[in-house]
Amino acid sequence: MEKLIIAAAICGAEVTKEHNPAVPYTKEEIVREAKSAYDAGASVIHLHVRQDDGTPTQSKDRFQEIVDAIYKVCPDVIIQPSTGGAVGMSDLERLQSTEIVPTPEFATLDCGTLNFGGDEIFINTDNTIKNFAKLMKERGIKPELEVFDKGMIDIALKIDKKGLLEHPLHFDFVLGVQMTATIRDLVFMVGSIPPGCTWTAAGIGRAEFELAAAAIIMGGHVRVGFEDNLYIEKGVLAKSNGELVEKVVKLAKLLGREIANPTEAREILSLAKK
Ligand code: KMH
Ligand code: ZN
Repeated sequence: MEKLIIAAAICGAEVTKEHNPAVPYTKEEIVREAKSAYDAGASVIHLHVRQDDGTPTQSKDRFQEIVDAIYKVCPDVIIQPSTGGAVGMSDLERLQSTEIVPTPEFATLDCGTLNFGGDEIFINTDNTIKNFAKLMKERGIKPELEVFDKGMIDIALKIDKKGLLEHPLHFDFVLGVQMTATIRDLVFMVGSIPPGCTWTAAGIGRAEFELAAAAIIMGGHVRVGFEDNLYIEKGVLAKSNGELVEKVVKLAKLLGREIANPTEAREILSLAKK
């Protein structure tokens, strides 16, 4: 089986230090978390950034200084900036993370609108998705297609039909926000994408490691990290993103799957480092 790519969603935009004191806000804290995940075996860092007080931001300058600082300690890691940002941000605000230098090789593309808890709605209209896809194609950025339910796979495939996506497509199944996160759900999602695509599973909350184990067995890839889950086991907060990644590495070892380094991950994902 293909080697396993582990992506670490180290920061997110919604979780806070009140949820887990290890959630990073400052440049130093975000770099510390990226390095802990990389040292543990993550080849991809899914990146959100914050102001020092924890407020999520898509500021180009903030992304630039933090990406530069991560490359200093993890020179070959794949950095995947978020273009989702936080609920309520405008499209232009969100796209700033793609304007850094060098242009990112990878970035998220959220493929639909969803309920985000309480009164929060994460808005991605058809035009937003098309515009983001077009711009990423022009800039040579590979999109990771963030799909939170099956309808979003269909939206992504509709956009693909318009010629706005390069192949092979890569999907991230984020399960446990809008859709439940059972093995049955994951099998359904995997069966709903065309042959030849690659995919990652990101289980939210307690589903994180169940879906990780299933993805390891099914030949997919795995995302873990504070953005998705704050606990290493029931009732025990994770001390770092590295600790969450280590647990996936242990699972992969038990299940006989080798871990991809960043060079191997680039090959699997058809990325070209700039
Ligand atoms: N924070 C969410 C509103 C992404 O990174 O592209 C959006 C999100 C998805 O996290
Ligand atoms: Zn994200």
